[in-house]
Amino acid sequence: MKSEDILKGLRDRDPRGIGRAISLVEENDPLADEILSSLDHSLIDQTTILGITGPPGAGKSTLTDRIITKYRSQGRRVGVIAVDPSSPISGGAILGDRVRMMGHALDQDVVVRSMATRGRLGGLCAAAGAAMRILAAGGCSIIIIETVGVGQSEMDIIRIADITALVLAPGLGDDIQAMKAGLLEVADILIVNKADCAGADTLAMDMESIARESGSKDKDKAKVCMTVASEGKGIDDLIAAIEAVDASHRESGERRTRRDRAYDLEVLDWALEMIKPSIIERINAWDHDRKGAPRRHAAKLLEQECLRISE
Ligand SMILES: Nc1nc2c(ncn2[C@@H]2O[C@H](COP(=O)(O)OP(=O)(O)O)[C@@H](O)[C@H]2O)c(=O)[nH]1
Ligand SMILES: [Mg+2]
Repeated sequence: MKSEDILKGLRDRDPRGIGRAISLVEENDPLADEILSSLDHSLIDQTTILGITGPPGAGKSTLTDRIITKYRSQGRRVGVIAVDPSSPISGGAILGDRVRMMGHALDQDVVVRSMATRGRLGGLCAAAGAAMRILAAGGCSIIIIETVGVGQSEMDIIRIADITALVLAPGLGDDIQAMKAGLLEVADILIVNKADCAGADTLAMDMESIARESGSKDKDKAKVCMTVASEGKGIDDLIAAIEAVDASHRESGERRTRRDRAYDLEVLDWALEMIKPSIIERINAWDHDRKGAPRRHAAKLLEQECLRISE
């Protein structure tokens, strides 16, 4: 297959073409470079990137499914990237996400893509960023990225969204940890899902007071959206909250600031990804004495690598 065929598939908004293009990037295929270079990168600027994060079982996928329905009813094409930190072999959670979004399985205008975090050479921002650019080129105007908010690469991925929603639910036991992990700080929208279950109100009050105490949130942001994703309750209010945050970010310039930061994260990720294999190769081939500070050896290696690149 030629890159021209794949690019045509993207222009034709063929979901299989989109999937193929993302796979090529993930597999580090030589064609990927050609495809990524030829994309219309102005399209990503026209999308809204919504991050949905929170512990496993909180209801992120069920909620995503409802949000997709809403945006589909507005005629928008939706892309979903489900980032899974668990083993790509077990695939358990990924399968769960797929099942939860099954309502849209036959809809050509919903493109769901899973992405594993484990076993990756580089960071997630390069891969997810590339996937988003491909989804945008394939006509998606809303991109939802679902992720369990743990670990640095996951936090980075939250930073590439325009708007981040944190989903918690009563009875998970790790609500407070999730807050302590700083997720509450980065979230623009706080959601207590499973509002039909005992403990939802208490959890909402806890979240509100922690958000207020942290001081970084204005009054509106400390307000919690209550949802019952499994029954579709509270979704309209949630969408209204998302739209309000989006509008305020556009007006204040926050959206541009975040996009710029996200772009730089993508560049950093790509640079690290590109340099890593040759550094590993050098270390393996290097006949060094393993004495003294490893940091110095690293500096020497990098110096040699820079010389090689500039030649
Ligand atoms: N009672 C109740 N269960 C829900 C609600 N939303 C989702 N669930 C269930 O919670 C489980 C985990 O949902 P899922 O969307 O996979 O969570 P995720 O791991 O955060 O993506 C599933 O069995 C859902 O059916 C809700 O509002 N109320
Ligand atoms: Mg899920």
